[in-house]
Amino acid sequence: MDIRTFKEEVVAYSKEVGIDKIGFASVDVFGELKARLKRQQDLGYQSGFEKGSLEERTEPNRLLPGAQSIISVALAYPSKMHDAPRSVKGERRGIFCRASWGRDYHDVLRDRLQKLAAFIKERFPEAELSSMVDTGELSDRAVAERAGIGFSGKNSAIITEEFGSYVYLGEMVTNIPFEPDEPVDDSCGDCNICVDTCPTGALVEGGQLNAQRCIAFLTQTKDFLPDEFRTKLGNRLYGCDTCQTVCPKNRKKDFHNHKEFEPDPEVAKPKLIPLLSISNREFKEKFGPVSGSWRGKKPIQRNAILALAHYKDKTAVDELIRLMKDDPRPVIRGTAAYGLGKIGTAACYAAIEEAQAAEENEDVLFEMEKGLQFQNQ
Ligand code: B12
Ligand code: SF4
Ligand code: SF4
Repeated sequence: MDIRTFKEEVVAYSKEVGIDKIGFASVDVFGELKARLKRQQDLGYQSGFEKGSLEERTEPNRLLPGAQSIISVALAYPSKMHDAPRSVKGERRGIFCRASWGRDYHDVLRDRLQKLAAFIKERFPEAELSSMVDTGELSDRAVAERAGIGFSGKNSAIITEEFGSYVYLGEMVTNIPFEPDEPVDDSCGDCNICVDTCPTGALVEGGQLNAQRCIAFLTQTKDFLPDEFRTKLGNRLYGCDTCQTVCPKNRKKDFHNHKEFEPDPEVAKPKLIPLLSISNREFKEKFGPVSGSWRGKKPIQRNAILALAHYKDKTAVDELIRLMKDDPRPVIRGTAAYGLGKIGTAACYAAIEEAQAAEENEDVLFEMEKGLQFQNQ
């Protein structure tokens, strides 16, 4: 079979199954990335969500013996929500990042990659294919950059000409020697807006992220949020879009190519107070289908408490007192105490003092003290 013609057929088929952009990369070792990952590891800048060893992450041959090329795919997602409900006084809302709008992108991209794999196998039965989306060893961005999907921005995202950075990435390692595409010739130039705007200074410099300071990471942790970041969270429940929304390359980029990625506004921008008493079953039903639920209910509820504290929402006081007194999870009791202190009515402080007498957990007692200290500020 003529591989060049076959590549054209694969590209044409990818459009038919709703892949917005496709590119091809060699399986050469990702040498620069390897050094980069090692450096990030040494500096303690990784998130801990990365999978695999340095070698597995940078030597595609380790993932598929006999690998000859990598097919990189991108699917665009929307940046604007139609009919977005407003967060109004008395009915404050939180927000999930755009990458968690609509159905979990892992499922959608896997579906597209499976269709592509079936097409390839049918025409090329000896093909060997190994697909991954996000949770695989490879750096989806490094592959996409090499395959010409987009360039690597100072916000560390892959930025495509057509869809900006609002694309999900996935890839398929194959033993078919597809000819590689050229990386794109674009860059941030003198722009440094994302680095300057990042609320926590997580972008140490252009292209280098300290994930431990990145709000997208922090919203996914399960323990108490370090004090320094509590006021930075705003109403974010999961993820952070700031370094993308400020990017000039994303101006007017809003694509609704896939019905699966259309957000349900009540899920993507839910009311905060009902989240505090949601049952496990309800949480699974409502938020289970979105990618932002993968860490479970606790981080979302912790973030909801901090969002209510951010708004100083007095209508949340009764619920927060209930959580502070009765919730079995120390992180939730303690964060509720901190939130009450921040909201700062006399009833809040009285409730914290009362709950202090019954509390035994050291961490929660520490948060209660912090809550009470807001009185003196
Ligand atoms: C761990 C992880 C995170 C961590 C760490 C993010 C990070 N920047 O490393 C946290 C939890 C913080 C995170 C957040 C987000 N993530 Co994330 N995450 C990943 C994951 C699983 C691994 C990333 C990784 O290995 N990072 C290590 C760094 C060092 O490598 P890299 O970013 O992959 O590759 C680039 C750098 O290495 C750089 N580089 C290489 N050598 C050198 C040398 C120099 C000198 C420089 C300057 C740069 C440089 O170039 C590479 C290509 O751009 C990938 C999926 C995957 N398997 O790849 C998704 C992934 C990167 N995330 C994604 C998304 C959408 C996000 C969020 C936008 C979600 C949100 N709205 O909250 C944020 C964005 C935050 C940000 N500014 O990066 C998408 C990115 C899509 C895109 N268009 O780029 C991915 C690819 C998932 C997917 N399959 O779609 N994420
Ligand atoms: S996702 Fe948010 S916190 Fe993370 S680098 Fe971007 S702007 Fe900063
Ligand atoms: S905001 Fe500017 S510096 Fe940051 S990624 Fe976009 S173009 Fe690059």
